[in-house]
Amino acid sequence: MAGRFITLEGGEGAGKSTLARALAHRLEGAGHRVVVTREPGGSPKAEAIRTAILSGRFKEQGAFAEALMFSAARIDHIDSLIRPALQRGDWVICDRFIDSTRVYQGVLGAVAAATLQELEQVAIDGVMPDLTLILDLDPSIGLARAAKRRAPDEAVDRFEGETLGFHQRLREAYLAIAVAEPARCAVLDAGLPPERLAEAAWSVVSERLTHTQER
Ligand code: T5A
Repeated sequence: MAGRFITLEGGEGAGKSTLARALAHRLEGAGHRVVVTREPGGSPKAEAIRTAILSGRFKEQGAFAEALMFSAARIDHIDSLIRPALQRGDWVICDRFIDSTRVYQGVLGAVAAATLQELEQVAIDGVMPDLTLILDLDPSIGLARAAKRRAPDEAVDRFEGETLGFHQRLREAYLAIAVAEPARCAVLDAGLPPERLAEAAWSVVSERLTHTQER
């Protein structure tokens, strides 16, 4: 496809949405058209599924049921937004994607890796990220950031409410993906201030992707 696909991954409050906006700004400044989106969500049907999952309604049904829900949302998101944008030659920056399913439902939810792999292939239908930036952060800092941002009357969502041990295992699982797939993934220190994190991300994007698509 003509465009480039970047995904941002990491624990809660790592700064993915903030970085997505900063990266989009840099890419637009370099003359690219950019679509910023997120998972779960990014299309009307997928946003409806997002609301249902993050309310915790499916927690009792188990991690495999949640994986199916995230995958259903992903299929609609790819069909209605991501693939058309990439075919137009746009850059797509997506806040969370397949690695979130691998880590949250796979490693933490204990859904078998082989089952998730098959589900992933069906869901993405060939739309793999060109680059995945993994924002690595001490989970106690990330959860504190997420708590600070939350409105006083807003409930903790489905996954933010898990234990610190859960979030520590998430961090380790993301780092393991980066080790297993170094050509696709790069780890960034999400403890850096936002401007310095954006600078570090831009270096990776420039080095790995922009030379292949100068305008
Ligand atoms: N999930 C998702 C699955 O289980 N399986 C899946 O397949 C998928 C796709 C999504 C949940 O769903 C799960 C994972 C998640 O638990 P969500 O609300 O989208 O839920 O959760 P997050 O993706 O974690 O989003 P957050 O908004 O909580 O975190 P971000 O986007 O990482 O952080 P951001 O940028 O909003 O920043 C948080 C706060 O920190 C500050 C910001 O100003 C903000 O106040 N901040 C920084 N402060 C200091 N230094 C920096 N570098 C900072 N960057 C941001």
